Formats: sequence, structure tokens, C-alpha cells
Amino acid sequence: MRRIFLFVLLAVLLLPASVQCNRAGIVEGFYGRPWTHAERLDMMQFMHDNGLSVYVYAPKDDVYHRSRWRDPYPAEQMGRLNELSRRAAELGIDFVYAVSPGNDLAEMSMENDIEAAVNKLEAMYGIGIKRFAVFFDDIKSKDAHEQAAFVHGVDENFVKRHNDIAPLIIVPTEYYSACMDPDGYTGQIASKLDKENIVLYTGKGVVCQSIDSKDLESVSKMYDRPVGIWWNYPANDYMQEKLALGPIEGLPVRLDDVPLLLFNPMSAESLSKIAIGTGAKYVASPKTYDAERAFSETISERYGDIADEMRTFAVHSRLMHNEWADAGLQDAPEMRAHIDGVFRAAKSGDKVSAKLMLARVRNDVTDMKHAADVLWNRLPEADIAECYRQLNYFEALADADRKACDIIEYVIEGNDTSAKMNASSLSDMYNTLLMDKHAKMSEKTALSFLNETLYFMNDRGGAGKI
Ligand code: LTM
Repeated sequence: MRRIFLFVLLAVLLLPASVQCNRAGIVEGFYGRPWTHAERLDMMQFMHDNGLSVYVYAPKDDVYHRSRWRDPYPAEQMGRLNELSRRAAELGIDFVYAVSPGNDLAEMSMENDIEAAVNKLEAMYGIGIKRFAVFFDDIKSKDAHEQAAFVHGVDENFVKRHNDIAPLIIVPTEYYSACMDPDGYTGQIASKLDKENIVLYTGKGVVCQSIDSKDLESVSKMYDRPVGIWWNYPANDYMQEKLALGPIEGLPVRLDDVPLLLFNPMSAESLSKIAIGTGAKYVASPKTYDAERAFSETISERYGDIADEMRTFAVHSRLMHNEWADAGLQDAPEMRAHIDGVFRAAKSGDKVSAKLMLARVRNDVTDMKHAADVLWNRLPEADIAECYRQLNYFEALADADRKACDIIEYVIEGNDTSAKMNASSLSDMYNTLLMDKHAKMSEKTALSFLNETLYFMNDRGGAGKI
């Protein structure tokens, strides 16, 4: 029996590094207002409670992380990092400090830069941090030789001089597969980085719908090691007017070979916990993970007796879509189906079904309005502070959607005059919502319904009969 135990213990200890450090957590790696100290402590507790175990500290707008990466932190900030590192250790979380030197690396001298980085990281080691990262994302230079020389320098003069620092985590400059050039930068950096360095990538694009196992395999092949994932959901720094309140979706069903998985959140720390909470469920069981179920469960866990209202609000704010980004589940798919049902029935002249479906849309709108009322009164202050613009927008959206329902009803009943009388105010409401610079929600569902209603009227020569 003892022999078997020793054998198992030996086997576990000898597992390759990539399997041993198969961990998941978050990377505070977004642009914009970095989290406060209190928010970081709060997120760590949440991660601990939900089984996430890595916190990478890399706020783009912490000047000492990126623009002034060579400079030591002032004592006060160092004190806070010290507290974070101690709290993380108490909670069993790996606290990783990342430095992002790519913008001006080796402008003066590589030797001096390595020395500056080593001094800085030694200070972090001094406050108990045992894991480090070097990020070269979102920079102009693609000098693989220079970047690799820096990483080796930090490795030789810092990591290997201690016996308790884990291998460096690296984000290369080509960090999404659509831009990776195996004969150029990616091929060069891949061949120069030590095999034990963990490399992270974001998928086919920077913000994308999914990572399939084929893509993961092909990038791992390029790097000749299993690569880790930096997942840009619920990050919203590229479209701050929309909150990413949906679940994690689109990640591989097998995580066994992924050495590290990090979710990049929003500056809205409290509201990020919806996606991060679902991410924790995904990590716990990627094979059985169901995004919609996790979405509802996480909201129930977080919002208790106002969960239904919070779900009604959040479901309109899940899809992050612009010219280059596309991530997250569809906004309010049930309401979308009801809207489609109304227009389908109305266009085919089926008055009864059109009225039936319209009643469903009206219910959705009533739920929206009720949810806004309840959330204004009962949502915790921290959440209100993060979403008051969107909550205002949501209320206005519900009012406009109600008007759209009225207009459709007039059209169905052949009441041209009333339909026409309401059309111009609906058009104003739509334009105001469309042009809102501070909030965006449900672009393809509740917002689009307004435009679709106006088109529907025009299609019928302005409130003609169906
Ligand atoms: O994704 C990576 C590796 N880098 C940056 C992030 O810092 C940023 O938050 C996201 C989303 O805008 N995009 C990036 O390219």
C-alpha cells in the first residue's frame, strides 16, 4: 500500500510542468480605470469562493506596469501590493505580477533594461510574489530577438537565481492566431523562448466567439508547447458603453492541456463577477458546462431575491460586437424570437398569431420596466455605480419598445391615424437611443425592434392594414 502511495506521489511530482500548473483565474489586464485596492481584495475573495486560483496583476493604466515600467513603485503603492500578495497567499491564490516593457524596450540599452526589470521584480519578490509575467501585447515593435533577449535576461538574472519562482508567463506581440506568422515574428519568438515559459494567446482574434481545439492545437504546435488562453470576455475597454454581463462561452470542452486560462474583466469589478462566476463553473467542468444555465445560476447566487430582475437586465447586455470584436451570447434571444414571431405572422396576414406574439413582446417589455424599477431600488450601491447609465438606457428602451408594441397593434387593427401619430415620436426615441454615447444595450433585439417597427409601417404604406 505504501509503495503504491509513493509511486502515485512520484508520478504526480514528475508530471510535466504544463500539467502541474493547469490553473485558471483572471488577468486584470484591461485599459481604463484600474480596480481599486478594495475591489482587488473583493475579487480575490470571490475567486477563492468560486475555485479560481490565479490573479495576474497587469492593469494597462497602472503607469508602473507599462509606460513607466522601469520605475519602482512609490512606497504607498508597494504597501498595497504587499497586502494583495499576502491576502492572495492566505486564499491560496497565485498572485502574478506582470511587467509590460514593449513600448520602449532597449531604447537606450538592453543591459540596463534587464537590470531595471530585475530590480523591480526583486522588490516584488521581497513582498512575497513568486510568479511573474512579461507582456508584449498591443505594441508596435515586433523584434522577437530583442524580446527574447529580455526574457532570457530576466530568467537568468532573476527567476533562476531563486529556487521558488515559477517559469515566466509571456504574452507575445502576435497574440491572436489570425495574425501569427510562423515564418516571421511568431516563428522566431517561439523558437527563442524557453520551453517552460507559458505563452498565452487570445484565440483567432483579439475578442472572438470561440476557441476550437483545432486552433489551440495549431498554435501549440507553432510554439512547440501547450499554450494558455487569455480570454477577452467580459472585458469591455474597447466599447465601454456596453457592459458584458453574459456568461463565458465558446471555450474548448477539454482544458486538460491548457496550462493557464485567464479571463480579462471589465473595469466594472462587481458586474464582472457574472461572467467570472460562469467562468469558474466552466473551469470546474468544461465538458458539462452549459452557458445559459451557468448564467442563470450565477445571477441567482449573486443577486438572491432580485435575481429575476437582474437576469432580465443582464440578458440584454451580453453580446460584444463591433467592426472587429465579436464575443458573447446573443442579447435577449427569447424576446428576439417573440419579435420575429410578430413580424412573421403580421406579414403573412395572420392577425390572430400576430396579436398572440405581440402579447408576448408586451410581457417582455413589462418585465423590462419592472426590472428597472426593482433594480433602481434594490441593486447594491457598487453595482448601481457601475451600471446607472445602462439602467437609465434600459428604462428608456422599455418605454420605446412599449410604444412600438402600440404602433404594431394599431397597424394590425387598421387604425392608421393612431399608428401615424405615434410613429414620429418612436423615431425620435429610436434616434436618441441609437446616438447615446454612454450606453448601449440589446442592439439586435430591443433596440432593433424600434427600427423594425418603423420599417414594418413603411412597408405597409404607412400604417396600412394587414
Ligand atoms: O488582449 C490582450 C492580450 N491585450 C489587450 C487587452 O489589454 C485589452 O483589454 C483587450 C480588449 O480590448 N485587447 C487587447 O489587445
